[in-house]
Amino acid sequence: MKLTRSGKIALIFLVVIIVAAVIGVIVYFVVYGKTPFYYHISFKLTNVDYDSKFHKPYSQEYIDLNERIVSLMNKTFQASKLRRQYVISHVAKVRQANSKVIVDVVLKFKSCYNNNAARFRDRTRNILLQKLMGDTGSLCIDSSSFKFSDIDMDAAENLLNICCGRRTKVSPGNKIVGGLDSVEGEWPWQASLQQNNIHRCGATLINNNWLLTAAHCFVNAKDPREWSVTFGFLLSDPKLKRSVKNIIVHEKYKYPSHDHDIAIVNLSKPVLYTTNIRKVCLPEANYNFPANSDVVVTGWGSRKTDGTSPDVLQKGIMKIIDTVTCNNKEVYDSHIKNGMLCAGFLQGRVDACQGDSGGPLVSSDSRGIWFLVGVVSWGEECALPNKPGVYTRVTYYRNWITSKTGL
Ligand code: 4AZ
Repeated sequence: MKLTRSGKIALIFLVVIIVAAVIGVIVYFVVYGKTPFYYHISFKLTNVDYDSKFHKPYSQEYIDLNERIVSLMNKTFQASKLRRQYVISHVAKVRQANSKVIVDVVLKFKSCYNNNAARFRDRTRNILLQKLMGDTGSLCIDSSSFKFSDIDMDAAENLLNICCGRRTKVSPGNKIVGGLDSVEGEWPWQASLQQNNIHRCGATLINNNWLLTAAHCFVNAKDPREWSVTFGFLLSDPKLKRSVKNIIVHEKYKYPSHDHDIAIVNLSKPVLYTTNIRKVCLPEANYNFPANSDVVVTGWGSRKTDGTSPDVLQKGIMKIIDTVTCNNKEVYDSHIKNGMLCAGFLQGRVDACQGDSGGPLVSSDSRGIWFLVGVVSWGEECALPNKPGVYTRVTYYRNWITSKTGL
């Protein structure tokens, strides 16, 4: 067959249109076509004895049990037809059932089956049921206790991120004074406490409803209606904002004394955890963070005394200074009480500063789980030699925190 010139042009035009349409469809499915599906399942383990440590998400008992269950879920789906759709699973809760336990697990999938959710749900449920009735390795599962339900995305992400003290991202090396830029997700418990929408202090998320901060942030400003809290590592681009329902200042705090410089903020509505908004772990009252431990202070405070404030959350890597040294005449001359601790360097260089107040001083354990050591409180100017930052000692106020929040 011989094509005329205009016929050839029309054919080329048609081929180009078909190729463009195919590319468009592929791009659409790669970019938009995958919908996340979340399920909430629960089942009873008949060979795991209940232990109160399962209430603490940082306990080794919880971490080990989570790992065994996640590994069972990974094996189940990686050996199934949904291996490419399965994303992650996580134990959201361990409940007591007589002397044994029931676990609540959240599962996440990504699939192109947008318009066939019911079929995807049935396939997932069947794969799980078959596995739980068969070989479940070292875990003995009562398959008659198996429950399976849908869960909406925000509630599921909240449960997937319920663990404390876990970061999503880490940036290399060491503006706080002498600090470095953080990246999104590096300090997911950091919040900005704002008075009439202006950043005043830092604060730390300790649960969906509560933040810990410094009492001195509220001197002459105790009305919760003036205050709000934002989350996100850029001050100019908050990812979430909440108003404040209640402010609890320590009963014994009396300005201008620095004693008992601690306060709790109750949010008007709970935050749902995400990969970038998570709580820190609170240490037990009897835990001791030894002198010379590595700690990190974070905040949007000024980079030098009376300096400007950054937009990117800053981190300052430093060490705990022992109280005897910090109480030396040339340092703070016996002003460091039991409810305080010093951190930084006697040479100066790295320090919290104005606007960092109320924010977190944290330390990671050997597993990379972050605990709240201190609350930025006071210091003589910023980063001066022999004048390190002084922090409210969280372990000293641990029982006070429980008495106010139940945590
Ligand atoms: C302040 O004014 C402040 N160098 C906070 C921390 C320090 C000094 C001052 C510690 O909020």
